[in-house]
Amino acid sequence: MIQSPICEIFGIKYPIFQGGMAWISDARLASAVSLGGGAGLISAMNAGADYVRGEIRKCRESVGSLIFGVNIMLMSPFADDIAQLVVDEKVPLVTTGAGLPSKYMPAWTAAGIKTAPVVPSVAVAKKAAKLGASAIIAEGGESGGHVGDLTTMALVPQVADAVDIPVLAAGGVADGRGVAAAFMLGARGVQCGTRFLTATECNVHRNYKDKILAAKDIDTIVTGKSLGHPVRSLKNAFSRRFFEMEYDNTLSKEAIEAFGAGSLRKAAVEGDVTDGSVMAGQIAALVKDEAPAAEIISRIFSEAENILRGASEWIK
Ligand code: TUI
Repeated sequence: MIQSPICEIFGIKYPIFQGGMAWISDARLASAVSLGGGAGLISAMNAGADYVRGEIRKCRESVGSLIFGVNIMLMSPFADDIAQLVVDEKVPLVTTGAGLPSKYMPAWTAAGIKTAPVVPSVAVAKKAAKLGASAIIAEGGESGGHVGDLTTMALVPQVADAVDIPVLAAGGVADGRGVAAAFMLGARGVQCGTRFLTATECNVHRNYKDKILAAKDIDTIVTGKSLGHPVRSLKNAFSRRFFEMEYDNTLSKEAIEAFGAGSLRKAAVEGDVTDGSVMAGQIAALVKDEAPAAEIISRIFSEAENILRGASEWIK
């Protein structure tokens, strides 16, 4: 077994969080990850409190006393409502993305909620630690969805040096090698999103899963950089067109934003993987099979343990 403060703080067997993926990370996936020994996260995305409350209750019903959480996308118009909902529902864990949860932290801490903000830089990590976070998720630009500039390789050791709480590495981790590397960089756990897209319990559309299973190393693209919100997704007609539109100076920012609106739902729920946004990380090409979440987790950690145990062989 890997010994990690992340396991102790969050009461989990394996130091792994499942990424909160909009339109994808629901109660079914989150509970499968928690039952598999990690921490499952429900994505609150842009949804209102009624939807999220329903998912929280379903998840709790299936995981019992095991930890699970809600990922709050702070740009959501309902962020205030969800921030209160997690207190009311006594959700044990909250992760945040796309901003700093400064205004919510006092209430979450008072309610005994464990928190792990996702950060793209050292400066944001320091602020999150100062707010009293339980751990930091340092997310490199290899990730799918909304991404920062730095790679996981460069970001994780710098964040680990900058804060005195444990760090989870995210972005580009999908197997035991990624976990072992993350530990070597100073992380004490990982967050995986893309790897769980092909979990048996993941409700994302069949076409989305097939697109992940067929992905090659160079199949992702970052769009939205010129608009100030870069997003990594698989190359397809939608992302290529979005990219062209961004650099067409006859088009307004609003026209481009309008073109992108609803695109993730189109792919994840409707299965339109041509004209929808198939958000995924650079590690998608390493995802070659479908398996129950519990098996994905146990396989990743048995591989990581073997690698870490064998590492001393490199020293003469
Ligand atoms: O949030 C994510 N990834 C996401 S959110 C998302 S929803 C979406 N849907 C459609 C279009 C665009 C987005 C899809 N993927 N990852 C966590 C993350 N957080 N990445 C970067 C950050 C971040 C950025 C700035 C965290 C904090 C931050 O703070 C800046 C500040 O000073 O407040």
